[in-house]
Amino acid sequence: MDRTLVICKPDAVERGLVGEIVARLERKGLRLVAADLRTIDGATAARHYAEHEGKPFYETLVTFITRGPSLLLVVAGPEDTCKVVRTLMGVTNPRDAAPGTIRGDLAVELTENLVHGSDSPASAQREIALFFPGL
Ligand code: 3AN
Repeated sequence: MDRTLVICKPDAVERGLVGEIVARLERKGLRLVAADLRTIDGATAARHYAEHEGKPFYETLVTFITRGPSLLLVVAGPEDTCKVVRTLMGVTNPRDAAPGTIRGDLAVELTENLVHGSDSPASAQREIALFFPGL
C-alpha cells in the first residue's frame, strides 16, 4: 500500500468538519493507517513548513497551524495516494478550488484551507516520519 500524510488543520477541527473530511477520504477507497488529534508545536511546524521559511505568509501559516488541535492522519491506497488525496483536496486557494473538492466545497480562505496533503511520495515519507516517528 502507498501511504501519505493528511492534516485536518485547526480550522477543520474548530468547524466540526473532520468527520466530513475523513468520510470523503474513506468513501474514495483510502484506508486510515494512523490518526492522532494533536496540537502541533512550533518546532514541528517549522520543520513541516521549512520550504516556506522567509516567504511573506510564513508567520501566518505557523501561527495558524499551531493555534489548536489538528487531526493528523496517515492514509493508504493502492497507488499514487498523494495525488489521489490532493485531487480530493482541490488546489491551495479554496476560492479557485473546483466544486466537489474539500476546499472547493467547504472553504473560502487561503490560509484556512482545512487540509494538508503531502505533495509527493518523498514528502509523504518525510512528513510521516516527522509526525509519526516509529510508524
Ligand atoms: P498545499 O497546502 O496546497 O500543499 P503549499 O504547501 O504550497 O500548499 O502551502 C502551504 C500552505 O501555505 C497552504 N495550505 C496555504 O495555507 C499557505 N499558502 C501557500 N501559498 C500562500 C500564499 N501565496 N499566501 C498565503 N498563504 C499561502
